[in-house]
Amino acid sequence: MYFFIALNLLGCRSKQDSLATIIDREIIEETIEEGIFLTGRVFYNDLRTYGRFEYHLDRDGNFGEQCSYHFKDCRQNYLSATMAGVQLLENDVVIDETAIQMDGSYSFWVESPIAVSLRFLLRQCNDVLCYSFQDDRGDLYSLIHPDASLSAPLQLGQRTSYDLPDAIFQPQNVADGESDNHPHAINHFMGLTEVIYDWSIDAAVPFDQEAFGELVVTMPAVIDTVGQTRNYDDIQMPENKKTWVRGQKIAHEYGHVLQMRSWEGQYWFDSPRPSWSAKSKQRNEIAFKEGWANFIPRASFSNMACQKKFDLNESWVLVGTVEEGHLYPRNVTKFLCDLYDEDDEDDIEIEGLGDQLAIADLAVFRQAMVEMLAQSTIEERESGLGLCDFIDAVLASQPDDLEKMISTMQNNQISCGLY
Ligand SMILES: [Ca+2]
Ligand SMILES: [Ca+2]
Ligand SMILES: [Ca+2]
Repeated sequence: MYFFIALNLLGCRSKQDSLATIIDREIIEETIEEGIFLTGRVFYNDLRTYGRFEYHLDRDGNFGEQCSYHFKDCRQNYLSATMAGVQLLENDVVIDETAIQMDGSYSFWVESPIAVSLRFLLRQCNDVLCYSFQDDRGDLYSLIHPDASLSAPLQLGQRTSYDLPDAIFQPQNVADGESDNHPHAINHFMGLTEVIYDWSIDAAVPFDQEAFGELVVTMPAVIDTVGQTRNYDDIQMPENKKTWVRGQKIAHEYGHVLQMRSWEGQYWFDSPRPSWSAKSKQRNEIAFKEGWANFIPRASFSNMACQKKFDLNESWVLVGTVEEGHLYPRNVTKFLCDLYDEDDEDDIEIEGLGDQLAIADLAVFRQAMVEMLAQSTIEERESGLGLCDFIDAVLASQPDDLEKMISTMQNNQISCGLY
């Protein structure tokens, strides 16, 4: 039940809506005649450069904003820990569990006077989706409320309601802005939450929990110091010892998870880990896979975006010839952005009327991903599917858009033999 409240809060777009739910909570509190009501709020220090910050509220109830450690040396930006988990424990035993709402709040109701502790954890699992963050020993990232700890639990019973002081998801001996795995992990967790929200809730793209299970992010990565997506349920993130996480990497890695979860759980082609660069020519399937992954943060993160500077060919120069344009991750990302965005930019230096398409629905992108696999033979899959197959799949469902598609392809130096 709590999960759906959290979703409603995420879905609301005005401060009035979230205030209304706070008022509702007061009414609920009054109507409970017996038992004890326990409430509180959880925030985290968000110092990312890239994210969808407005999916969180600050401590005054205003929509969250960017406060970049990298660009502005920002050290404190407390935003609501939306969708993180909270467990209520009696002794060592979990007796209830809920999700943190968009305003950072959580609430529990208990029947009788007991001593409780509270644990906040980087895990969100419900009927629709399931993902978590663990350290390199396999332990879930979690922190205990300092006023309701295991060694010094909070004794309930003298009153009918308790409102605990705000908690910050940061170990008590760690200063704001100090590099540490707990605050870093929750910054990544929130980036992942924002992207998963856009795909699996806003666009209703299946997370496919039944087929593929929980997505576990491990940080620090146990395989190397760079990190990668090892499988549809396994993302490895590098440790950041000196500075702060910028924010886009987790969304990029989730792009790989999305692709594998759309492709029956695999890439199909033999995938030794390539070293690649967005501006140099790649194998067809690598250009598509990495260009697609770079599209994911651009589609979700408000201050990264497909629009503005990225929409202009003069600021993001295209690479390769028209015949080979789809073999460059840069062009692939730029093209997917043009397909998705509503900004129509025409490069007058090259043929065509410019970015003529605006498929603003991520579900269409997912469907094309599913279809391009369905339309291929095993041999084609093993030799590597790419952007041209993706374009064929989009056109199969909207053939009337051929001219606009060609114009959008021209604007990104990609022909795929269609012109
Ligand atoms: Ca467009
Ligand atoms: Ca555009
Ligand atoms: Ca043009």
